[in-house]
Formats: sequence, structure tokens, C-alpha cells
Amino acid sequence: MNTHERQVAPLSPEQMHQWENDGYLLLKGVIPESTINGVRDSFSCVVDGIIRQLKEDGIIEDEGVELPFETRLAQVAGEHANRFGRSWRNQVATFEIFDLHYAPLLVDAIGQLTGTDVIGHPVFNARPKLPGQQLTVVPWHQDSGYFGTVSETSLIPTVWIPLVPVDETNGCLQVVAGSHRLGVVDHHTEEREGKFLEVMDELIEDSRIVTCPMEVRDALVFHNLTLHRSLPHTTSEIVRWAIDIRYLRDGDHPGTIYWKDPDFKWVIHSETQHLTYFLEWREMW
Ligand SMILES: O=C(O)CCC(=O)C(=O)O
Repeated sequence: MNTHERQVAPLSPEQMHQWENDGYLLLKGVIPESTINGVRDSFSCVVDGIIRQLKEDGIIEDEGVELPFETRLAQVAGEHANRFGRSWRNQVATFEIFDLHYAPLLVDAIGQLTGTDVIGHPVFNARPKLPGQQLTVVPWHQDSGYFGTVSETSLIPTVWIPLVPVDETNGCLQVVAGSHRLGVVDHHTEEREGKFLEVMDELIEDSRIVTCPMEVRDALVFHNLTLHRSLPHTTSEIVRWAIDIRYLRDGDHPGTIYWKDPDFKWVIHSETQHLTYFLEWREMW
């Protein structure tokens, strides 16, 4: 299938109702396996680079080339992985990540949620969360906390996609159902190692917290105003690999994070607008 074609698989009235009421939606099995494998390959290249660097610096000896993607970064780099940041973007601005945004069932769902042509947003993050690592434990926040108050009226759906099965023991996400109706709330920088933005605990309504265990190929879609966090990774040597990507309702303001050319528009699906080529997208990094 051409990457710009899509099947039409509408969300059910119940799913639309859940999106409007709760500000999130768990879509089961919507990412093709081949697409997931492409994303893993992109991340694997970064892991290769990190491990090569640690070897050159004399920090490790064995590069663990025989180890699987799921465990290699934790087993070989361990705590030295912190040096390479809490998430990655430019390092993984590859065709495979571009292509992930075109997963047909996801594009259908986003088109239905926004009610417009499907437009991509410049923010995505590769998120390796290592066992026992504090740096990557993300506290309660709204993505609009990062995008500024201008995003209060914009719709910028986030799609969070794990590359390994996740649950409450290895860093799955939690959302606060209905919190997208709060508007943009105050955020401050946390004291902990990650230095992420966080909101005051008083804003979290315990009875509305939903824990989201997920399988590989699932996608969690949430509103840019929905409060969410990721839990600590307390088990096994498997890295909690995930990626979050974003879309934009056509015509809305993307918030305070722009493309290199602020007039650039990443058109993913449209009957009338020019569809963006990979090389046009790549030039914006
Ligand atoms: O992957 C994580 O640990 C956190 C993800 C997140 O907070 C986000 O995508 O906004």
C-alpha cells in the first residue's frame, strides 16, 4: 500500500463519546507490526551509537552485540545511558518515524477526532525508560504545559505507542479522565532528576486516575490538555521502549514549538492539499 493511502475504519459512537468525556482513547492493535519493526530499527541505530561512544570513552568493554533490542541498552550502558538524555528526537528523525505517523488506522482515527485533514505536529519523542531509572519518570502534566497557553484552544492529539508490553510495574502511562476540561493549568519544573514540568498534586482527582496497560501495536491517544504521567520502571531488565507522536487539527496553532520554517505544514492526509514528501519533512529538522 502507498503510504499516503488509508483504509476507512471509523471510531464507534462509544469511542467518540469516551474521547469527548474522558479526553483519551486506547486503540488496540492499530499499528502494523512492520511499522513497529521500523521504529525499533531506528532506535537500535541510536543504541549502537551510544554503546560505541561508551566503548571509545573506555567506560565499557563488551558492546553486547548479541543482546536483543529490548535489553541491550540497559544491560550494556546501564546508568551511563543517562548521559544521552531522557528522550531523543533529532537523532531519530528517520523515514521510519515519519512513516509511523501514516499508520492507516491511526490516520483514520485522528481525522475523525479532529474533523479536518490530518496534519502532523513537529514534536515526537523516543522514550527509553530503563529499570530503576529516575531520570525518565515523567510526573503529572498536560502536553499543553510545554506548548504554552496558546494551545488551550488548539487540538494537538498525542499518540503514545509502546514497543514492548507495558503495565504498572514497568512504566506504563496513567491519565486523569476528564482533565482535558480544566484548561491549561499551572506547571512548574520538578525538583527530581528529570526536571520535567509538573502540576500541583491537588489537581489530581484520585478517583479519575486510569492506569493504561498496553500491548505492542496498541496506541493511546490523548488530548493536549489531558493530565498524564508515566510510572517508574521497577521490574526486569527489559527497557520500556516507547514513542510519542502528535497531530494537529488543521488550522490550529501548534503551540510554542515550531518547524524550522514556521510556515511549514505537514500534510499527512487530504483530498485537496499537497501531501508532504519525506524529504520536505526531513529538511525541517
Ligand atoms: O513515555 C513517557 O514516559 C511519558 C510520555 C509523556 O508524558 C508524553 O508523551 O507526553
